[in-house]
Amino acid sequence: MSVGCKMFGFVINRKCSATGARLGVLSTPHGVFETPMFMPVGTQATVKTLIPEELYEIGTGIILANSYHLYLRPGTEIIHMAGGLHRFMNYRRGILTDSGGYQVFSLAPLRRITDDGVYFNSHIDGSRHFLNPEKVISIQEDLGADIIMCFDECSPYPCKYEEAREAVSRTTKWAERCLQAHRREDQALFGIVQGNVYEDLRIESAASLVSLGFDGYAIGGLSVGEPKEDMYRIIEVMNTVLPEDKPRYLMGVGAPEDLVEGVKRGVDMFDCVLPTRLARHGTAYTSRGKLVIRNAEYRDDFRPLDEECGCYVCHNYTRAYLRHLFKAEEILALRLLTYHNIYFLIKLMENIRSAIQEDRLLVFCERFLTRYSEPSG
Ligand code: PRF
Ligand code: ZN
Repeated sequence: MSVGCKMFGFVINRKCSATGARLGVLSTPHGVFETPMFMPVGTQATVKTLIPEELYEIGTGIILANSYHLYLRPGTEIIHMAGGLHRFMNYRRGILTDSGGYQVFSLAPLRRITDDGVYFNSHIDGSRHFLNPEKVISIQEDLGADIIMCFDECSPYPCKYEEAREAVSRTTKWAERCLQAHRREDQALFGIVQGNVYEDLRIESAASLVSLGFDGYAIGGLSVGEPKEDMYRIIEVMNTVLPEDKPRYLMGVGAPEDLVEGVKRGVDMFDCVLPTRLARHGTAYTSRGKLVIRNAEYRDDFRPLDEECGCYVCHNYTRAYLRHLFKAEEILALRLLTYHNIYFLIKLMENIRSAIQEDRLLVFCERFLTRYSEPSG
């Protein structure tokens, strides 16, 4: 049974005087990373369209991969034979794998949940599978990420209290089994708080996980359709019950405004498919909000995507050229927008860390949010 990962550390160096924000350093077997941080998503062992060298150049630290997808294809065995996920995908910095808890509930058809685990059909070929806490830990040990996640049940929104309570109870029992099953000492194991929008369930879920003792705590089950106020309220409650000295990870949340609001409420880690997915659909983040590159107004606009961005794309390409690539369905368009969007969020987190360091986070957030919500021009 795990008594905390020996090759994993988390230190808080500074706390914001006006908000719940923390400036920290996370140590893993594949490097030391500053928090608050944003982790780009590489579901299928690739951050879509980019090579690792481009991610290093952007300044990416930890990236996220999904056990659910990799277990179904190419299969855990292949990645284990390759020497683990780092070698298989040629990424030498940190990797976190999600447990599959959420993916089974959001992607797989014909689910049957029991107290032991979940039966489901593969979304790829319809084949029947079963996952339980022991199996999910074994899969994640074979994949070999630096941080692995407990198997959890994410209740939908909206969700009746009783149903949310049952998901919490199962998530707690599964967390205990994950802890028991986890052997590798070079991997940190995080617990996942559930409880939907119900504060008492959230507090109960967090308290149970904290008494079991994990290397870090994730806030799951948010950004599943609930109003933003509910999401911010729940994060705020977590700030009062999770231990100060462990990292807090808000799962699947990463819109720029949510990163800012999450950091203010004490979140240290975020992941989200949004920057990469939006990029592939032609939407770029800018300091003045989102920009839809296909729009006719950019036909003869020879400015960069974001005049304040220091990225390779903004140094070398115009909106007019990027629009042309999109209209012509050239695949370079997907790469360039993905590069810029990830850079935008990595840079936002860097700026947030400097603002915490210099104790001017509130002013920074206010200015960022005001400008981000103005129309781009
Ligand atoms: N659980 C897990 N992964 C997740 C979530 C969750 O609740 C979410 C919810 N936003 C995203 N990814 N295991
Ligand atoms: Zn840029």
